Order: sequence, then structure tokens, then C-alpha cells
Amino acid sequence: MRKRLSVVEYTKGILSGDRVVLSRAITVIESKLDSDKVLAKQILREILPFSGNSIRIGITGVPGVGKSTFIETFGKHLTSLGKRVAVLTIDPSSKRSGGSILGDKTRMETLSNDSLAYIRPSAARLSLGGVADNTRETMLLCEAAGFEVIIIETVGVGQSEILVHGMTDFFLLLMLAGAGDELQGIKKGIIEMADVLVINKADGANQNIAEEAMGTYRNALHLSPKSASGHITQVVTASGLEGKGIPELWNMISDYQKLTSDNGYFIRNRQSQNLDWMHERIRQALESAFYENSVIKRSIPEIEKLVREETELPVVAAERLLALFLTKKSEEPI
Ligand SMILES: Nc1nc2c(ncn2[C@@H]2O[C@H](COP(=O)(O)OP(=O)(O)OP(=O)(O)O)[C@@H](O)[C@H]2O)c(=O)[nH]1
Ligand SMILES: [Mg+2]
Repeated sequence: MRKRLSVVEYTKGILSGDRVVLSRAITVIESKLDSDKVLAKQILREILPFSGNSIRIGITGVPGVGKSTFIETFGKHLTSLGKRVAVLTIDPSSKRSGGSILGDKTRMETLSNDSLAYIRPSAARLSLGGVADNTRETMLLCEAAGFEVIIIETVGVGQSEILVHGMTDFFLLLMLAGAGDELQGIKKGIIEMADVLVINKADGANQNIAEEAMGTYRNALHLSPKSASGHITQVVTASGLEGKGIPELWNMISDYQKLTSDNGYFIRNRQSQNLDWMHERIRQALESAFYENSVIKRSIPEIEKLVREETELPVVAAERLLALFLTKKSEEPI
């Protein structure tokens, strides 16, 4: 294990924008060692007053939709405006292979060589919930290090986009124009979460069907209720490859930031995201305390048997186990 710095060294390094120290602090956050968990909390507590000063943008879309290419172009546009940009990824497939992460790094080569940009893929081999916790904390460190735009990328194939939506201010869904039913393949809930639908790869021979798809989605969204933010979901076309539509998207996001700051939604949303995060942590901790409790571990097979055989109602069985947990917990370390 690489030598750890002191809390003061991490804090100073991060606040001065030292990206080597930032990376090392993120490694502490991602570590599973108990000593690192303590250290991570200390660092986070120190930098917390300096965090939050950014716009957090979630970007999702199915594999191959062009996320990496888009983020590279979008990120370059932002750095050309003098903005400091951090790109974090939540990769539900990172358990499968480290290869996709490497691939992403190389694809975002121009951006990763930009002195105003910082790219950090998520640590592999963690549960999705664990990765999400790390990403939230990493985001706070990046903000304290002076990054003004935080982009969180995830592949839209499961739960991860819901997690990303729950930790960002603005949610961008990249889509492809396809033949046939334009709405197929994308979960309805995800479309409803989006602040903007971007029909990507609107270039070359694709341009026309992208415009058509835009019209179809605009019609489909026509009846959607207005979001609590006061912003109306937009549908646009773009090309990450050619840079089309990119400056317009950034303008839209800036307008959104202004609108929601003025009407109070921006801060309210962040407050409720923080509360959700806390309650989620409580749920996770209670659940693992329950299932790791030795009394529960011993009793579960027997009670499960009763439920399987229908000699006990599932609800009653659950209550029995919970009662066991609550009465025995003082005797058992949890
Ligand atoms: N024509 C066109 N092709 C694009 C565009 N953006 C990306 N591509 C191509 O689409 C393919 C996938 O692009 P990526 O940026 O890697 O897509 P991704 O969504 O990050 O893919 P995963 O990381 O696998 O989920 C590559 O071959 C790109 O060159 C675009 O705007 N126009
Ligand atoms: Mg990618």
C-alpha cells in the first residue's frame, strides 16, 4: 500500500487544486481498509465547506450511443471557455472487465491531456451502491479542488442512471435515431427523468432521421407534466463527433442553472438529494447489520423453511426475525 498523507496534507493539496493529491485522496475514499475509511471521513469533513460550487451534470445512454465521444467534445468546449471540468464514470460493467475503462480513457485522450480537465473512472469490483457512494464523495473532492463542472457518465442499462440522476443537478440522455418505434428500448422512467433528450450522431446520412426522431420525441413529450424545476424537457439533435449542437447544450445548461438558482429549486433539490443519501446509508447499514447478525444467521434457515412450507406467514416470519434482531442485538456485536 502506498504511504498515506496526513489529513492536513490531503486537504491543503486538494484545496490548492493539486491533482496528484486529489487522485490519492480519491484512492483513500475508494479503499476498503478500515483505517482508510476513517481517514476518508476526516478529509471529507475538512473539504465539505469548500464543496458544492459546481454544476453537476449526469450523462447516460445505451452502449455505443456516443457518450465518450460526446463528453470529450463537450468537455473541450467547456475548457475552451476556461471552465475546469471533472469527468467521473459509474460503470456497472466494471466488474466484468477493466478493459472498458481503459478503452474510455483512450477515447477521451484529448480531454484527459487538457490541464483544465480531470478524468476519473469508477473503481471496479464494488456493488453499484458502493460505487455510487464513492462517486458522490469523489464529486465533493473535485469541487473542493476547484472543478466547476462535474460530469458523471454512466451506461444506461440498469439502475445506475437512477443513481446518477439522484446525485446531479441536470440530467442529459443521449439517444440514437432508429428505424421504427422511436421510443423502443428506452425505459419510460428514464425519459421522464431527463432534462434534455439529445438525439446524437446527427451528422452525415444520419442527419435527416435524427431530425425526424427529434420531432417524434417532441410530440411524445408534449403531454408530459412540467417538472418541479420549472424547466421544460427539451429535445435537440447533436453530433459529438462533429461538435454540432454542443455550444447550444451548454447554453441550455447554463440557463437551467440560472433558472433553478433563481426559483430556489437548485438548492432544494441538492438538499433533498443529501437527505436521500443519508437515508440510503441508514437502510444499507441496517440491512447489513441484520443479515450479518449471528443470531439472525443461525435462525434464518429454520424460519425460511417454515415460510417455504407455508406453516408460517411471510409477514409473521419477518416479524419474528426482526424481534430476534432487536432483542439479541445487545448481546451480539453488530
Ligand atoms: N457518426 C457519428 N459517430 C459517432 C458519434 N459519436 C460517437 N460515434 C461513434 O460511435 C461509436 C461509439 O462511440 P463511443 O463514444 O465510444 O460511445 P459510448 O456511448 O461511450 O460507448 P460505451 O462506452 O461502449 O457505452 C464509435 O465508433 C464512435 O466513433 C457521432 O456524433 N457521430
Ligand atoms: Mg464510453
